[in-house]
Amino acid sequence: MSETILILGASGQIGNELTQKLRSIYGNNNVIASDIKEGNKDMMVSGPFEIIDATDKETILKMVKKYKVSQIYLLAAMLSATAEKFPQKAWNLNMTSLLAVLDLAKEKHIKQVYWPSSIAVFGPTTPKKNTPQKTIMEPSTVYGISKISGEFWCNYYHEKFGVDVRSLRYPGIISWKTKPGGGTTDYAVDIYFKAVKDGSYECFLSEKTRLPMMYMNDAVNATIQLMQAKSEDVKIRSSYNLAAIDFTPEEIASEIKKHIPDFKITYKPDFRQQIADSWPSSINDSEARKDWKWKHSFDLSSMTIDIIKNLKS
Ligand code: AKB
Repeated sequence: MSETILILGASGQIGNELTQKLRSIYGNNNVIASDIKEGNKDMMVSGPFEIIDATDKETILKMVKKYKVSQIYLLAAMLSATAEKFPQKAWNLNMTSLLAVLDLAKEKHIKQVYWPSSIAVFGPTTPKKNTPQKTIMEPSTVYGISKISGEFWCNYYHEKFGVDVRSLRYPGIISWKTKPGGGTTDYAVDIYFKAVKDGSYECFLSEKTRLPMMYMNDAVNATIQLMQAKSEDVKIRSSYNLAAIDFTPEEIASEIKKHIPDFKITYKPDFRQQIADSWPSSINDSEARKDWKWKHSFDLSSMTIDIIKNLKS
């Protein structure tokens, strides 16, 4: 398998770990990390790193030619909570970057595109439990509107121009190496950092708010598995539902207490509660499991053990 991969938004939560994993598979020099600002030291020294604004098609094309790039993973995006504060900026970043990359594929500069969608494509009128692939989709957030529009664009470029674009609707992604920024599901990352450091956490969602979530290791594996799948097995070109676990703040707190018995959680819901309330509580991802054999590995208990062990050491 020989690919040269450009990652746009490599310094973010998913980009950072995906870059490391892709470098271990395809070779350090074949994975070009990029972001609008410098990333962490490891990423910048272990392979090529470029400063790229993901909305700047000309610069992306220059880098595609310089490195003979065959695949782009577009991970630069403004997440749900920040996007509510800066709607215009969010729309511009999330849409302009996607159209730039899809155009490069249409113009045959690259062969394959990965672009993440999100559970944010669903809205208050969507069935909440075990939400199917195809259902009512009326998102009520700026981020969700940009993601559902992006899905339509991906499908359109595939149907009209034969672009090989692949996408997943990520649930909340939980990691301990890089923190996310500006999302609604971010509490499930912060809670571990605060539990280990301070022994307490004030949660911005209420105790009974159930959301779909996934450990980073599973998210990275799903992404690479989808990109490596045979083209004919990728039957959905908008974006695949993807699921692993779902839990409430109350449930994650009681799992943490098994390892940190004195841990205390308090609740002070803010504007992010309304965003969370508009999203599903669990996702049906049977199409991904059927089409390209997706299977998650981590549940709430094994994820908690792994994160706390790593944060403590
Ligand atoms: C967010 O909370 O905005 C993201 C997402 C669910 O896409 N983590």
